[in-house]
Amino acid sequence: MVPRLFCWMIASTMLVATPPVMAEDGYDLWLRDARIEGAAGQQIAAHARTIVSLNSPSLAIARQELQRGIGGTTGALPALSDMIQQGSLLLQSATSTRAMAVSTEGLGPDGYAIRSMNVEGKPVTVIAGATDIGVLHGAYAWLRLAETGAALDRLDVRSTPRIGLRLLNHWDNLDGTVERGYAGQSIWDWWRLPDYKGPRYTDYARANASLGINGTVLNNVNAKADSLTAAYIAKAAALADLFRPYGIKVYLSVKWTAPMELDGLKSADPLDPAVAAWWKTKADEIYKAIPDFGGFLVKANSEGQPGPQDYKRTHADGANMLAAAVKPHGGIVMWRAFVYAHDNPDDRAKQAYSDFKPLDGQFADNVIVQVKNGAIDFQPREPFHPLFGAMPKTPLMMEYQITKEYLGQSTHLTYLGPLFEEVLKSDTLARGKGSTVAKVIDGSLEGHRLTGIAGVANIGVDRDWSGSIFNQADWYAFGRMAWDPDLTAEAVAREWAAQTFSPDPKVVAPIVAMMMGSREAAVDYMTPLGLAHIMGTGHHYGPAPWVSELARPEWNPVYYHKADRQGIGFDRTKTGSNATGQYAPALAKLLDNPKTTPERDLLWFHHLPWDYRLASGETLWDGLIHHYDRGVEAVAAMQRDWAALKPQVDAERFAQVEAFLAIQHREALWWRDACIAYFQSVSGRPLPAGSAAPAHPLDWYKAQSFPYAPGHPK
Ligand code: BDP
Repeated sequence: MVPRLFCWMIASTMLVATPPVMAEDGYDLWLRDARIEGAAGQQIAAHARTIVSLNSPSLAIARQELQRGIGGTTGALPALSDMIQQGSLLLQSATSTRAMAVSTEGLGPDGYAIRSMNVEGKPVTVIAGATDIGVLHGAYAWLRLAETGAALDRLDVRSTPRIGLRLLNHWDNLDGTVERGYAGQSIWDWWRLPDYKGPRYTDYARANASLGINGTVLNNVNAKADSLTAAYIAKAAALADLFRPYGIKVYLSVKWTAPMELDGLKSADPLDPAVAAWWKTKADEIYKAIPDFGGFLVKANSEGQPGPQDYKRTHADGANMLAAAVKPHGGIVMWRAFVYAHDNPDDRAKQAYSDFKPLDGQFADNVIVQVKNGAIDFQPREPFHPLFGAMPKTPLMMEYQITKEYLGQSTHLTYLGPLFEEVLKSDTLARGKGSTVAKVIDGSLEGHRLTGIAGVANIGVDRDWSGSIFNQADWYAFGRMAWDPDLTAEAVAREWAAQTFSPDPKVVAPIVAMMMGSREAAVDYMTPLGLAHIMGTGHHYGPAPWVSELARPEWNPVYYHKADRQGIGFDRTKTGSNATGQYAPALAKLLDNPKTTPERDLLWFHHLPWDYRLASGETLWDGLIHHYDRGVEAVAAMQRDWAALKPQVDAERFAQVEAFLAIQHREALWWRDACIAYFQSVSGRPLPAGSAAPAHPLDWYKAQSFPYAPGHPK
């Protein structure tokens, strides 16, 4: 990353240098390696006097990273050495010429061990892995421990990722735009690849490797066939070469009709031998250029994309045909379960399950089905997807959306850690109590070895990568929780805040508190009590619960909330759409009854009268309004908390967050007022005492339009 700017502020009259003020623009992410003063800095220096390591491509990166981190935090650059001394960092993998100081058994290809111990009679810290990539992960972990204040003289850590595939999905188009991207254009400069490989690619790899992310799907799931042409394969290969020493593999999204579009085949029927042969030849061509190519991601028969169903074949037929093409090379196919059809009148929340559940057991062993965290679409809150726990014979991978299409896009501070955690900890009850979603996707529930988790990236060419400083935390949290799905959102927020701002508890504590409440605040001011999908058409920016005239029923917010004079909510119980019946029977039973449904999901599963009593004793109507009020108030509180941090945060990043919180507050109020104005027009009820009337009449909200909202596919 670029050298930081140190600007010495000279008091002009006295000509006395004050301490350096660091200008920061967020480019360095959580890898700032800012100076750590006092005892904390001294202990880092004492435990990193020299670095002893061989010099493979990945170990060279590990050494460099340690030097950079230690140099930055302490001001003293540790020397590279062949000799072990007191305070050395000893990097060891299977290639090590010295005897291994710690066992690497069970660490797998990615894991690491870090241990304070005596080697050759000297107290050192060993960072070991079975592979050089494992050591690299260990080096980043040691830096994280050092920069978050761990006691470096008694380390004994062994860590292996619980999930095998930890991938970013870029919804990046070949023309440089990013679908649902709010951080500027794509970082892939397809036009100038493979000849020009700018420094951002390496910085991208560093950031991901520091979290243990080990793969990246380069192009949008709404794919163009062109990314499979020789020219684009060469471009992808250039990126793969850069990412390889960081332990990151490249994958591609494919368009189902590529054989027809690129080579004039008559069909894309997966059972047509000519089609299968085309894909096999294509896979061979890709692997020639990218020997460790990861495999394909497929969006088929979804939102207008072609797929095997166009030929009356199943998703399994399609996935297995592609799987056979990559299998000889060790590749995999990630087949998305995000499907719903325009001619299917069934509850949209049920359609993926209906399509995929019957296919359980029919997928090839190098296919993994990629399932969004909820059954509709990355809403501020959704109950976990009913497919988790329902396909025991099929490996399922999680798809989260890191980019915040529905959670305030680039400007709202809505930390996604709590959302990730809530879903991972949800109990499917599929095999009795404790059958959490985390255990489904880490393979432990059903004994699957192919495991994965994907996050739709929030990365673009914005200087701060993610459209805002706080959005970086979502990338960070995704990576950390992909490695260890048992990490809490709060622990991850602490690490991130310490590295991103300062390890000073007076900084970390209030920032973590802001982050931890922020997602619930967004749920409150957007879609409380289980409401969903009531945002503006297409761009999904801002409230539009009134929209009812779009061609397909499930495009309309009124389809989702079903508010009328009597009540509100989508009846998904056994007497309604029976989406509850897609969950394990013990859970379905709970969800069929509003009293045993978690209140946060109430209106997702139930259509209830406005006078229904919430747990608090207030009516549903009053409670709904109070949630909206609380959401706005929570944002105001974040503004106050942030203002108090001004002395501790560098000016540029402080100002960005301050400005974005002001936008968030204005928009939270807009969400609240627009939703209340609309729901009141339907319910005809007075607002509870103390709740302010919306600032404008309903028509004013309806009249707002946002033709240039970002991230929206045109
Ligand atoms: C929705 C997005 C759309 C994506 C689609 C998908 O609005 O842009 O193409 O999901 O996941 O969230 O395929």
